[in-house]
Amino acid sequence: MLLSNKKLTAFITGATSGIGLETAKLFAVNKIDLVLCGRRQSVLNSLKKQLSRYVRVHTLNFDVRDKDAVFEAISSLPQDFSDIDILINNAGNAHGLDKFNDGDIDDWDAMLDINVKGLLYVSKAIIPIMVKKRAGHIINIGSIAAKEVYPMGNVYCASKHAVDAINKGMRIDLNQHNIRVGAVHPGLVETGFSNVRFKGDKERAAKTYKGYQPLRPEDIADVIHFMVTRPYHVNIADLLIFPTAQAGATIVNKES
Ligand code: NDP
Ligand code: 8X3
Repeated sequence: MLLSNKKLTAFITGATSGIGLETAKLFAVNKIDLVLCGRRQSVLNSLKKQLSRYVRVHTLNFDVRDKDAVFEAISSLPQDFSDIDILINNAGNAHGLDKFNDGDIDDWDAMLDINVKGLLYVSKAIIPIMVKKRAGHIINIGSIAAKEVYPMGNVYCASKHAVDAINKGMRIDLNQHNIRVGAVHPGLVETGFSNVRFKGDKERAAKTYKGYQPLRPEDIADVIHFMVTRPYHVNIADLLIFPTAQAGATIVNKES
């Protein structure tokens, strides 16, 4: 626990789907109060209804690309939710899977604006709360794409390599403030991710997870929960997590 006897509050971006959503559920049953963020208000509403039976839940609807909206939303937090202990920087996606020369500039903008700049804006707004109390835990969700560059991954890999560098930079600069910083880098996890990457092409998205057992978002949530429940002198700095069938970005043991 960060502070003995303190009820923890976690701020989760991208809580409306996949890894963020499962992390929210697991935190809730483990009595961690929640600030849940996303762009889909109806999903945020239903999550609030579902999880309020376990903990206090507050929802924030903003696009992480919108700098003003990020700062406004975070500064509008009611007092009960403003003492944030845990930040899960999870919102993000891949947009497209194309050779560099065929890449769509709008996709490049989306990935850099959301995965990198959005993460920076949210962190910038929340870190002063942690600095002030000399405690806090930031978990940045990277990817195998933060560690390897694979064919047609180009700009998505660049965005996640940036997350890897930001994670390291945060850990160095926040060290003197007693703040824990760590990254989780998943391989293939079956979520809404491929549906976004392939722009709603359900068949192509489903094919990504066929012929082997991918990770489930619950597997990543479990690891995140493990990280935040270590004694405060333990900081898990960097974790790469694959499904057993995966050995690298492009090495997946699929049944033919
Ligand atoms: P999902 O598509 O299921 O979830 C993505 C989440 O990000 C949604 O809650 C979405 O919310 C939110 N989001 C996307 N764009 C924005 C935006 N502009 N502003 C605010 N929120 C946004 O994917 P995953 O759960 O898989 O992805 C979560 C993280 O995990 C991402 O950073 C991804 O890169 C990373 N990752 C995923 C892997 C995988 O194989 N699935 C593997 C490695 C890393 P909403 O649409 O409501 O705004
Ligand atoms: C998501 C996993 O392999 O599509 O980051 O990059 S991968």
